[in-house]
Amino acid sequence: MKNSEGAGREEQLSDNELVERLLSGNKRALARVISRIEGEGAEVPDIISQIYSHTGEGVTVGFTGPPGVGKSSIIAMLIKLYRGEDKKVGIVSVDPSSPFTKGAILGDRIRLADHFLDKDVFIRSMGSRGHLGGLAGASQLAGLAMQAYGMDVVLYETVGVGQGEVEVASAADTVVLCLQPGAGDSVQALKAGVMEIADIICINKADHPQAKGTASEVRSILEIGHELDPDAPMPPIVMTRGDNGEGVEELKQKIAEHREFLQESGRMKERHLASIKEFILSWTTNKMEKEIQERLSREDAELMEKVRKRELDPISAAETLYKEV
Ligand SMILES: Nc1nc2c(ncn2[C@@H]2O[C@H](COP(=O)(O)OP(=O)(O)O)[C@@H](O)[C@H]2O)c(=O)[nH]1
Ligand SMILES: [Mg+2]
Repeated sequence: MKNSEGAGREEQLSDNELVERLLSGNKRALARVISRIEGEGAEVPDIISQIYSHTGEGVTVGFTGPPGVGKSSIIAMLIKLYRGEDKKVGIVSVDPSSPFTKGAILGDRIRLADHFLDKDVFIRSMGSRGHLGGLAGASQLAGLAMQAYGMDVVLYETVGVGQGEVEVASAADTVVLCLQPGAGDSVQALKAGVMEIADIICINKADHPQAKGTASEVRSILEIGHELDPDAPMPPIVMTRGDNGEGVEELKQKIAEHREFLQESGRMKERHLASIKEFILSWTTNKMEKEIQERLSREDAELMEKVRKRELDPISAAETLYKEV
């Protein structure tokens, strides 16, 4: 039994068997389910419908920010802290620039190697192409699989400061925006609207001489935002060091406090409804776009030809197609 779980030949399993194994805490089944999600397998909707009722209890945190600020390093430190409390931790990393592989990007190779061997930690990097419901959808589904497996905490890492990254991160209950001193990242994050979705701001590389300056720059940006919308909670700013773990315990504390705030204020429900709406919207628009693309490339070549010959106007053609779909 153990050997058949190992490397080599993939056992033929029905979807039900695969789900059963996932729910019983089989790590290989978890890996396979996530591969199917990533590969956009036709069986994914069925798998998700079977596991969904086993999800929702986990703590979910999204980390976003420009490349190189130290997101992966902070996550590695957090894994250690959560493991110290015997929590099971899953990581979904959508950072193609620095994949979470065997400690290559982290200074402390031994520690990450430990995480890879630990059955209660599962780190999965996902490609950056849009698959099921876009990248946000696919990583969210991977997070669901991790919760169904029994992860108490699911951490998402997304690189960059843009809309796609924001979407991925905002699927989580708590969003941590990671910035580093200097570099003008905070101004860029503000422009991209990322500052608005941040529940916690983490200024990493606290050892950098400009760290304090960046913190006060961020604080003044947040204060302006707060004046414009006094109801919006002020995100706390935490200074951390991804290389030695300084401040990461405080970051973990702030994550827990944010969660408590969401639960006690009733905002958790609002947040979940917004994220469900976002998922459904992205899933349906993705499907519709595909369907329309397909029709345009085949069946409806005739329709486009009519438009080209001025026998039909493009709006009428679009409306016809839309109604068919
Ligand atoms: N000086 C310093 N370097 C750090 C700190 N945290 C991370 N780094 C380094 O910054 C680089 C990028 O880190 P990484 O975690 O891959 O960043 P990511 O791209 O945001 O995931 C690595 O070389 C880390 O060792 C820190 O607090 N101080
Ligand atoms: Mg990274």
